[in-house]
Amino acid sequence: MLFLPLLANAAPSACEGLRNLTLPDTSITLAQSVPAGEFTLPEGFRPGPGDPTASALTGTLKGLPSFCRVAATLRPSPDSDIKVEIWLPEGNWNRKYQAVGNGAWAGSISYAALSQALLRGYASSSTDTGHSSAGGSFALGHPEKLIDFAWRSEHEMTVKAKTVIKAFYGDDSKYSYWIGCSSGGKQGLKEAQKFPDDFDGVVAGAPVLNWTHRSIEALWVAQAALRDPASYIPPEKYPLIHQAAVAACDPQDGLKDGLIGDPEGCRFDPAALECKDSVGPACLTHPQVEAARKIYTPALNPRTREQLSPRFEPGSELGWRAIAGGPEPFAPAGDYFKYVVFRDPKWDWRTFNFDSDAALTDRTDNENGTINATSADLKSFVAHQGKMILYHGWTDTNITPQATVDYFKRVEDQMGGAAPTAQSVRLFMIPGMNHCGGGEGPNVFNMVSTLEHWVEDGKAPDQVLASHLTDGKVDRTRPLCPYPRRAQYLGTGDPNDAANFVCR
Ligand SMILES: [Ca+2]
Repeated sequence: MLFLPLLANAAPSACEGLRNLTLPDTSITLAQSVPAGEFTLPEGFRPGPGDPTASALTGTLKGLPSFCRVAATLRPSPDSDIKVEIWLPEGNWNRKYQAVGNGAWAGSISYAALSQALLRGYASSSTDTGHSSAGGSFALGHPEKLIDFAWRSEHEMTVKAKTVIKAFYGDDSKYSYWIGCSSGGKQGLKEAQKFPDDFDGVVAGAPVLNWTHRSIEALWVAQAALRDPASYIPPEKYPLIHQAAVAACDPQDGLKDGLIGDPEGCRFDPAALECKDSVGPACLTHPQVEAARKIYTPALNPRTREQLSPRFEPGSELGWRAIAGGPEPFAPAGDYFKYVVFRDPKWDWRTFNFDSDAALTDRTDNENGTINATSADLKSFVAHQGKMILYHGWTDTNITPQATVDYFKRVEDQMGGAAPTAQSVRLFMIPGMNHCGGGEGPNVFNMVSTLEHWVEDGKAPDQVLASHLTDGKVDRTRPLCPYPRRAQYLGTGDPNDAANFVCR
């Protein structure tokens, strides 16, 4: 057994010396010791629109310990221009590496997530994914940059970060983790699929694992709700639909708590809201009913009836502005068709054909981008004791939650069933949680610690405590359960207290 000091320290003088490190395809552009206190974000920095950790970014990050800040540019292809930052705590390193993921089309370093990892004692890294613009326009005419975004920047960053960590501390990190949500969840999945030795553990939240079909789903909703003005559902009516959906399906899970705990068992038909005598704010017109029905229905190929994407779930209505608020479809998806599939910035989403164009979309990804992370083969990742936590909020309106359930089921098939899969991969579906956080259900939890206990102590998570906060105060706690189990109320005691629930 090895006896290592619990925490490791490095001298600030060692930081500047990292400038002289020679790495393939890499220019180290900065190696600077940053004193404890505030870190001012680079001038002109804007968090990516999809950076799920960026909401609190205000120009400075406060309360940081002293760290060595390394910035580098990686060029694995002639067209590559991948920026990465590696943050190395100068004292009290926990001997671990945590790579942090991005949101949407990225184009920016995830500084907020970097700082969170640093505060926990991790050496951490983030990449801008190979371009610095928001949205998907960078991909037009730049197939190598699309590959950088799709998977290469994350892998290259990881390899380089590990080398920098060893140079700085004189020792490898004991454990390596990927932590991400949204695009960051997909990045973690892609790593486990394509470079299974990069990480010991992965947290993949709300992964855009089927990027192409999620993009198709966005057009399914847009064509249902935005193409014909009569079908448009004014956002003022979202609460009306939401209340009706919750009223229909909330009690089905055994507890009337305002949350749909089992959306898979929920068959809510918005026809109940159709205006009878006169049109008004408290009802839906017939075309609006039809639009809502389509949002609740999987996207289908009209010829083969093949499912192209799962639906958005009953309970998600308060977030429909993102997908059906118009005037354009969900922006990250629109960019995918304009700049990657059709390569025409003027392409009109109203013309999308759910048969021939869906097939073209599939072919496009296989030919160059490999942006999807749909492989269910995690055998190599699992073979070296890799652990993966997937999670997804049921009221997510960016990524259809059922897509993650479907993926998990395919993983179970590949790995020989639920029991062997549970030794390495677990999925937590979260009632009432929106995209990567927020919502009416308990949505604050610590998957990083949960993963650490699993990887380092062998303690598989049988449940994860989640809280809901209002104005910074906890008003409800609830266990999150490994799918397909759900939190069931024991029948007595405070239904806002997790102690009165079990997973089953
Ligand atoms: Ca309920």
